[in-house]
This record gives sequence, structure tokens and C-alpha cells, in this order.
Amino acid sequence: MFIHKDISVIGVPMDLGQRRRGVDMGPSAMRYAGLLEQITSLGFNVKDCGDIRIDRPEKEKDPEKNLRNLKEVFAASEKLEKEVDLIVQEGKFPLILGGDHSISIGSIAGISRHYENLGLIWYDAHADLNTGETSPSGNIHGMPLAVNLGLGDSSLRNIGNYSPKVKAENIVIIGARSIDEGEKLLIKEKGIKVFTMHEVDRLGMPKVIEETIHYLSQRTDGVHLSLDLDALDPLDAPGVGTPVMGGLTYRESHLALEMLSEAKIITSAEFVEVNPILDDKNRTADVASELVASLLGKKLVLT
Ligand code: B3U
Ligand code: MN
Ligand code: MN
Repeated sequence: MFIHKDISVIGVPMDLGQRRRGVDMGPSAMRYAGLLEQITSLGFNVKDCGDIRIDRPEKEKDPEKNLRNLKEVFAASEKLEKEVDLIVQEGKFPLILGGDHSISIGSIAGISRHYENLGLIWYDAHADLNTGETSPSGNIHGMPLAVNLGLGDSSLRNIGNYSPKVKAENIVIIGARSIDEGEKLLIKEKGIKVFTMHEVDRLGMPKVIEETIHYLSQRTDGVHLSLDLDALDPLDAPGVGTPVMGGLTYRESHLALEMLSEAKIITSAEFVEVNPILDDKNRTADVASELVASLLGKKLVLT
């Protein structure tokens, strides 16, 4: 497994999975930060597939079954699933730019059908394991990991006409520090591997990533990295909708992605929840773009 020479970038200007406007501008902000130029300078052939079209509801309605904008999120996920499926079929590395985290319902649906045992690294302050029944907010961006496990709303679960997309034992959550009660129960029941901030502090990021690599390489035939910028501390990544103090640092995050790059296990990736309206001079998009470069092998070479 390795990162292919050809990378296809696709933007998903989605903000319907939560209530704060602005995260729909995430893909533009990351492009503006020089993401494509960075990738090209690392020697990759990069194709920008543009943005998926997101249809907004005419007016905000009360959520049905505690799932805000379900119809629209479903429609966007179906479109994304098809686009990402094509990218993988072409043998290219899909790099998806969010948008809120609900986009991973469509992206992983497009990717996972190409693997027997897709691994998933969920780099996030949250577990995103809610369903309509357990969610405190009704926001679908707090539910995509549950959907990918085959739980929650049946229309979302069955995008791409198969479910589940990922097995519980193939998931590693890193950086979690805000987990709801229903999510805790699910983590326990399913035995999902989680490195909370407590574990990151105790073990250090090198050990966390070594264990993650060891764990996933034993059981998976590809690994998708789903990186929510709110995994980082708000001091380093302020432009996110639901910042949580006490997060992963800029340096820890670079190290994590450099180690994943060296291990050559990542076969697709997405960077989500960049909200330029809440940001400080596009800093969070800059960080996202630099993290992409680390994932793709950028290193300081002393020669
Ligand atoms: N767990 C909460 C909050 C949340 C989840 N993901 C984000 N925030 N970004 C919820 O609404 O499900
Ligand atoms: Mn998330
Ligand atoms: Mn999050």
C-alpha cells in the first residue's frame, strides 16, 4: 500500500451537517492556502476535480427524526459517493476537502467498496458516533462514524447500496476529548480503539501512531484518514465550528502525519471542518494544507 503518484482532489462545500455557516467555504480556503501547489511541488500529478454541488433546502425546516437537513445531506452524499468511487476506479488517490464531517458518509461509501477490510483513522476531538436517537444536537456531522459502522438512519447507512462500510475493529480514533454518553456506550459495546487526549498525553504521539500502524496493518488492506481540524487545539486551528480546548498540537499532528507517510499505509484522505469565517487570517486552512503536505511525504531534508 502506498500513496499513488496521481492524486485527485475533490471539494465538498457542505455546511448542512451542522448549524454554523462558513464551513462550506473550507475547500476554497484550502485551495487559497496553496494546497494544490504544495502537492505538485512534492512531485505528484494532481487533478482538481472541482466541487460537488450542494443543494440547499429552500428554508430551514424542523429536523425529522432528529436529523437536520437529512434529505439534502443524503443527496450530497450520493453524489460524492459516485465521484469518489470513480477516482478510486481510475487508480488515483482521493483527497477530499470538506465541508463539515457529514461528508465522510459519501466519501467512505465511495472508497470502502474497493477494499475487503478498509481501515479508518478518525482524527477528531469528537467520536462522531451519534445517531438520531442519541444526538444532543440533531447535527449529522456528529454521526458519520456511526453511519459508516452501519448504525442510524437507513437512507444514510445504505448509500452505495451496501452496509456497513467499516468494521468496528478496523477503526482507530485519535484525539477524542468530547464524547457523549451514547457514544461512550457504543465505543464500549463495539470495542472501538480510541486514543483519547489522556492516552496521547501519557504515551506520546510517536507511540500512539506506532500502535495505530501496527494495529491497522495487521487487519486491513487500505486505510482512510479522516482528519477533522478540531482534533487540533483551538490555539493552532481556531477556524472550526466546535472547538474543544486541550487538543493535539500543530507539532504532534505533523509528526503523526509524517509517521503515517513513512509507513505508507494511507490510501485515501479527507480534511474537514475548516471554517474560514471563524478563522484567524486563514490559519486553519494553512495548517490543513501543510498537514496534507506532511501526509504526502514533505520533510525537512538537510543536504
Ligand atoms: N457530539 C456533539 C458535538 C459534535 C460532534 N461533532 C462536532 N461536534 N464537530 C454532537 O452534536 O453530536
Ligand atoms: Mn468530526
Ligand atoms: Mn470534531
